Amino acid sequence: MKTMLITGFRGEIGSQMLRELVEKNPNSQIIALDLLEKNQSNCFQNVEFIQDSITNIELLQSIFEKYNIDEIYHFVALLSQSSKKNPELAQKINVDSTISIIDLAYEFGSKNNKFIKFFFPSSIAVYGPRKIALASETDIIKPISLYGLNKINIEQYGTKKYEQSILNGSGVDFRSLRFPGILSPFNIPTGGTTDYLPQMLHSAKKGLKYVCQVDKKTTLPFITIDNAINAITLLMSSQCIKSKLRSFNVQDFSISAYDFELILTEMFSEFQTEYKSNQDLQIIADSWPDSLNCELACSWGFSSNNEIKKIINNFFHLIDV
Ligand code: AKB
Repeated sequence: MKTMLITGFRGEIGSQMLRELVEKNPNSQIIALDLLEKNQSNCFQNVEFIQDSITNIELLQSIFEKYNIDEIYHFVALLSQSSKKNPELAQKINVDSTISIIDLAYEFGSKNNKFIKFFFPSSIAVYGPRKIALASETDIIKPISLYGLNKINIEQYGTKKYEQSILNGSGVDFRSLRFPGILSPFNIPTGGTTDYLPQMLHSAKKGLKYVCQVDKKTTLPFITIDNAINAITLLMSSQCIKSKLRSFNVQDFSISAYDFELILTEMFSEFQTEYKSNQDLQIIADSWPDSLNCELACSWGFSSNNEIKKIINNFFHLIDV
């Protein structure tokens, strides 16, 4: 029986990951933390819900003391545009609290003479400063956004703690994915740079005109929420990852805003999009890769699904109007 801690379980990835953990681990103990209260869609029996802030270090410490945690899924975070608007909060949540929880995993893993697996959702925001195609994990890493800098700081911190743990024979087993934009039928994201694609999808289904805040030629990689969850599950269930790298690229497809609009108008002939580029988003989008090289992730079992039309069709049935 495993004991797992998931933070940010009300968020876009966290909510679907909690569902997956509950389904796949019926006999495990799950502790789920979020600032928001649990809602109807996440009322599960083997889950202990805690409504509190990730910045409450005493609470985190007490969770580690009370439960013998084996795995951590840490999703609490501010996205790129929210981080730009609120850099101090971004530092507190995306860096300080994340370091505290990695340190606790390291401390309690060492104390209990085991490796605590730690999942961290990194981002394509670590790349930059200029746009490249098929970015590999070791390609130029000079992010222009605070969000990207914070993500790379945590990737490096987690990797350092992992290396220390390997030397000691116990501690924290840090693992991370560099997520592109997420496409989900269950959620309309806000606060990110890649939000325009899922927002366009939901607008088309709802019969609403969409005002897109990036140029029509803007091309970025995306992954569906199901494959994002699948990638996390694969990465966390691997006994050991052969690569020395602790952060991997994953994507399903790469598409321009305009090509995505064309696919939507094939299905909804009335659908209209107006392009009004917002510099805050455009500058960031132009520094992120067009597409990702996912060969390393494929070596531990990941596979991309680039059948965009099929994905959209499936998602249309799931979107609530
Ligand atoms: C954002 O746009 O901020 C996120 C991301 C790619 O990290 N979706």
